[in-house]
Amino acid sequence: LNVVVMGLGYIGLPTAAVIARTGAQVLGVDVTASVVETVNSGRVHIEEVDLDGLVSGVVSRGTLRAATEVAPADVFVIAVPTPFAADHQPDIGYVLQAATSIAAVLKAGDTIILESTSPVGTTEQVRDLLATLRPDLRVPGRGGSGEGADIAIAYCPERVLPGRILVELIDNDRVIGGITPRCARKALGFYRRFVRGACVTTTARAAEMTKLTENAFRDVNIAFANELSLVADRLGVDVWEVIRLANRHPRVNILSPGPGVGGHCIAVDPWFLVAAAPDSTPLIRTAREVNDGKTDHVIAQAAAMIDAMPGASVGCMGLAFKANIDDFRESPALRVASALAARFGERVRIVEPYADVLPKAFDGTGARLIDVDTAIETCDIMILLVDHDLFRSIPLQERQGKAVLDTRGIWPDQPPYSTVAMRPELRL
Ligand code: SAJ
Repeated sequence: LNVVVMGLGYIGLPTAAVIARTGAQVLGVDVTASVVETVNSGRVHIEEVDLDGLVSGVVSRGTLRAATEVAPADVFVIAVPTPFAADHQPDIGYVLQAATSIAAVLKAGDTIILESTSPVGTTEQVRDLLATLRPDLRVPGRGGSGEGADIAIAYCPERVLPGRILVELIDNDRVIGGITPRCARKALGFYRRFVRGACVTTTARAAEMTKLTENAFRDVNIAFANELSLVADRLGVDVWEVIRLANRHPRVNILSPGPGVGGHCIAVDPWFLVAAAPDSTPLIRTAREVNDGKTDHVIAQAAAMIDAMPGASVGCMGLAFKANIDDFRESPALRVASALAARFGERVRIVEPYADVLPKAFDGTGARLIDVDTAIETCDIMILLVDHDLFRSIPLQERQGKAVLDTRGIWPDQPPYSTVAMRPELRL
């Protein structure tokens, strides 16, 4: 079996490597030449548990190679980004570009599977584009062609959690949406090669909406926790204790408040639903706003703390969008730390075990990167932004005498620091 994976990012590369491990011949295609070079030398350009060993293995066995140009194959998997524009409208340009290059090498019998998170209807748009570019091939489910199609087209969203990608690629259930039932069955046969979880078939549109629903569900639930944290702050109650206690109820399961929601999925995908049905999504939109607003609240809280201690040095602990990963995309921690650096300049130090240099957002601010031990020794104020294991290991004794803002609730023994008492304007 020859497989092409379009896009060698956080999803495409692990997917390509896992397929290559089954013995299939896999070509990973990426527009970035340096990524292609890195993969062909058996190395990886992203940090993900066990990925380096897997990629070096399949590259040295010759089942995975990378290129900037697509080649003929039996199955094409599209795993390119679907960002949104400034007005929150989804941009499927990369998907359509990938489909255009696939069209050039497509032949009867091939299967095309879209994995990128996409607005409902995108798979049909891919089908329509292929029909236009390749009038010689009969596309599925269009113009009365029924099931008598030459190619199969399906949507099968990835659902893996960064940090657990290689495990979840295999163990998670998959939702496989075909343009027609026959397309879904064709794609099912492909996933069965490497997925241990259940593979459930449906329509392409239902599969597209399912993916968006999963991430919107999580966003709404995190928004609930973040809203509770604002209320608890105002009432002088420890939100973490309240959530722990409420979660003892058999049907309550509240998620964790934090400095906001980051990453390229949960902070993005709900907007695809809002864009599709603006009048029917007040809850999903508000959840997005609550989670983004939580970041502004943390910035205000931290700034009040720093203002109250003139000359004190500030340690911002963490920049990643969540614990124990090197991914800073849409990171609320990065937003908080860079806003503080812009305002307080060289008083601000950053601790981030997953960064060798500070990201561009800190250019010209005077902030600098230090290690965790130096922060413990030299910072008077500690703003905990990411629940990295490294930070969990700092005992109360090493936090003694510091002003601490723990936005993740990883230090339950930390006496609360009330900025609200100090600055009444921070009240809701
Ligand atoms: N977060 C909280 N409180 C929580 C849980 C998360 O503040 O209780 C924050 C995190 O710190 C982070 C953000 O939310 O900033 C998102 O983190 P996450 O771990 O919830 O999710 P992602 O973005 O790493 O991965 C999600 C997953 N989706 C769901 O759990 C429904 C993953 O399964 C998807 O494959 C992935 O999005 C994706 O690619 O869509």
